[in-house]
Amino acid sequence: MAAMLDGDLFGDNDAGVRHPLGAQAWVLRGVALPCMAQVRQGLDAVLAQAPFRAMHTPSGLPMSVALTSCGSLGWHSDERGYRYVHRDPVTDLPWPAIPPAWLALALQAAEEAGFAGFAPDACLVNRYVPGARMSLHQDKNEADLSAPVVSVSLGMSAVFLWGGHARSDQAARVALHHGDVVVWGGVDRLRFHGVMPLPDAPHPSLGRQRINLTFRHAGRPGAI
Ligand code: MD3
Ligand code: FE
Repeated sequence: MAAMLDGDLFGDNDAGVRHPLGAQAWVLRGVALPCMAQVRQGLDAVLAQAPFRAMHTPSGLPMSVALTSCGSLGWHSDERGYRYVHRDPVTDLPWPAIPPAWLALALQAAEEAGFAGFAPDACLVNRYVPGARMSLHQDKNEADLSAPVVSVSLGMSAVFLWGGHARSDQAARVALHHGDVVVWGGVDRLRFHGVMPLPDAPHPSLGRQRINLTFRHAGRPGAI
């Protein structure tokens, strides 16, 4: 039997299962597995043009998660704050396009969760190594909060923290595995969320890392 993490909301041996996390939030188990070869090719293409880079918070603290982006907008953080930018500050080139297989997966998952017509213009790619974590935060730098966020987990398993609308609200723990997709929007769009420090349990094909793709609509409402 698959191990259940202490306090985990769900078991982890349930590919194809849809778990509701909130009124407008879903965990779609294993949805990325059938297209994993194309998803991995897309990752290689994005990283060839826009490698992972270390980031610092606006207060100068190093982030344990390395990051890159694709799409017309990418994420940047430095002493001037957190923001979306049209060019990669490392290469001064536009960000790579969102790979077509990624876009198809994100649109399919959004539609399954009740968000037909999702048109992401930004995909952030996070890389966790053992011990890396993301503390509780809200994603509110996107201009259009009516669009959902779609997240795809690759590689090592992690425990996702699903909080409420106040930082102090008790957060539920949800194990996320290779191929899992999470979609949330609407009333759940501004929930606090985070990732617990990554346990060191190498993944058979991705090794000692977890990669998370998050698709967003970051620019003006309606624009791509
Ligand atoms: C819940 N990433 O990049 S998935 C992030 O696994 C981020 O790398 C995590 O949080 C990760 O901002 C969690 C993504 C996620 C993204 C936006 C959300 C979860 C969310 C917005 C509202 C509620
Ligand atoms: Fe986030």
